[in-house]
Amino acid sequence: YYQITIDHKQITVPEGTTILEAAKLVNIKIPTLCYHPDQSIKANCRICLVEISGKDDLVAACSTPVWEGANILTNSRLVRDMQKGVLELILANHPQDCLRCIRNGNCELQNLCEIFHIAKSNLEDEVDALPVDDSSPSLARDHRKCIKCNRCIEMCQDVQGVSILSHAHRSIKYNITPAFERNLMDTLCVFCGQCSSVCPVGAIYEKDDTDKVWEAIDDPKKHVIVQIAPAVRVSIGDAFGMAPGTKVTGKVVAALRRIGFDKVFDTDFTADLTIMEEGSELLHRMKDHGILPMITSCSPGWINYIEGHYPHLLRHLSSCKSPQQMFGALSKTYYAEKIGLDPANIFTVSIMPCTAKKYEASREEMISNGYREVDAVLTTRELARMIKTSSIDFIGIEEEEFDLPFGISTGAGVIFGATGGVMEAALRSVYELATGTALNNIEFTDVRGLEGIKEATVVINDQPIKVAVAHGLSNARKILDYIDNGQCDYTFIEIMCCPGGCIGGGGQPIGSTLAVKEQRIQGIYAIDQDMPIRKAHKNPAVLKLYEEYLGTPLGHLSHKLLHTTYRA
Ligand code: HC1
Repeated sequence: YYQITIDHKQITVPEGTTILEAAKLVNIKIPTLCYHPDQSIKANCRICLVEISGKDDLVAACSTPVWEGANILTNSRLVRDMQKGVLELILANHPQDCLRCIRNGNCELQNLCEIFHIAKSNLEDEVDALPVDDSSPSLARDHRKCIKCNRCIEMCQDVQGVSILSHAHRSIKYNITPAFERNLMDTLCVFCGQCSSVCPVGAIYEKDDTDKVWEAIDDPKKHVIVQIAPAVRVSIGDAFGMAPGTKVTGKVVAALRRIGFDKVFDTDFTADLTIMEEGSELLHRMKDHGILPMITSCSPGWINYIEGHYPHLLRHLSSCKSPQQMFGALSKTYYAEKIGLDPANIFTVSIMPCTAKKYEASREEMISNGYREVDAVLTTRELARMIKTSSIDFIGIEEEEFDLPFGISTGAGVIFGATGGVMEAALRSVYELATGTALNNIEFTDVRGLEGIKEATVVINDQPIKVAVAHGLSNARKILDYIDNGQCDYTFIEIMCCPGGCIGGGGQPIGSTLAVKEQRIQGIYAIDQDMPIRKAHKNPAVLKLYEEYLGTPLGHLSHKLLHTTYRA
């Protein structure tokens, strides 16, 4: 332990504590920009400079560990002048169009400008004239706004292991960009949007599709329906100042009706349907010596990854479309028939925690009955903006119920939103369908939580079945390498692209730290526990859908509407 002084306050801290961490302990908030609580220390923005008293020396608080007797000043004249100087340098190379920026009101640079109030600067503005890359359906990059903090690079390279974003050039030409300064669409970017969720400014962000949706809502000929992904119900409250993990399902339903959607449905319904199809596919592959391990296919960033990086392993993927797309397919077929509408006049919207879902919906495979299955995908962030635009008091709005028939779901459907959830939901059903006996303990806690790779063994008909769950693409890569090296003894694997699963999706409200993700996960399992039915194969609406329309899982119509193929 070291005894140190910060701003004349004495404090004892363990060896290895940084100045930034020590300051936090005595409620001193040193400004930061490149620092992110879940990432490595970069110390490249220099906004956290502090003074070492008596030494006329300045150090970066985020990267400097304390030492015995250190006497640190965080608010001296020198510190204030230097921090302001750093900010002036950043601003001189940053467009000042805050009023039009997607991060207006939610930008770390803007927050610092509010604090430091730089009325005028002696530096001349010199903003690069690079165009915005809006080549992909998921994300847009505005290079001019990049402050070179490197948070996106760490996310793209170390956490996701795809290494699309990297450094280029030196000195004033230094830039963060894909190789050869290509557009994202011309790279193997998986569109997970994790870069956008750690960007402190508006340099990379979700493509905004809200105008498209408003247009459909305002078109009297269109019947506009919407589905809400499992993870959105425990995250959108953040955008309205509610505690992370707060369940706001009924409020979202009510808000979507006020916005003008004709019917409000639940993706959890088709998550249950996915279990019927995927569980049956697994049992079929196990019985008929099919390709094992079978890997889940609902996470579109993961699909982009395996298609781009491990195409020789595509045969391991379940052929099931994701719940988003199963919903879309049914909306243009079964639902259209049921309500007697021409599918040309049905406009199907998804509210997803994910930017890759925008790309998934745009794939040419995702056509049913001659129509695009999902017409527009909005991220949680975009829906929050629509709710605010509609003058809705989200906190005060009274809860409402989903519409029928796609509003009935089980606890199995909702846990899809957290890493391990698809596996747990599948095991709850596969066990009972294979053995014909009721499962007593339905909570497979071994596959829950934020550990990168989780394993469990389940005994089905006296046969031990080994399963694994991975989230974040660098963990996915480890599993794929096991398969490649012949070291894999798993039968079934769940892979979700984003760390934490969909609750940590790249389209979730900004500020999805590890601590926030943990609270969202708790929220998801709390919803599951309160559900009257917790197994997908017991969902009465799903059973009715098979009876009325689909026939049996893996049947002809299911194959046509609910399954897909992949691109090598
Ligand atoms: Fe997901 Fe899924 S769980 S992929 O994370 O399988 O996005 O929430 O909607 O489709 O159900 C996302 C979430 C979501 C699908 C489901």
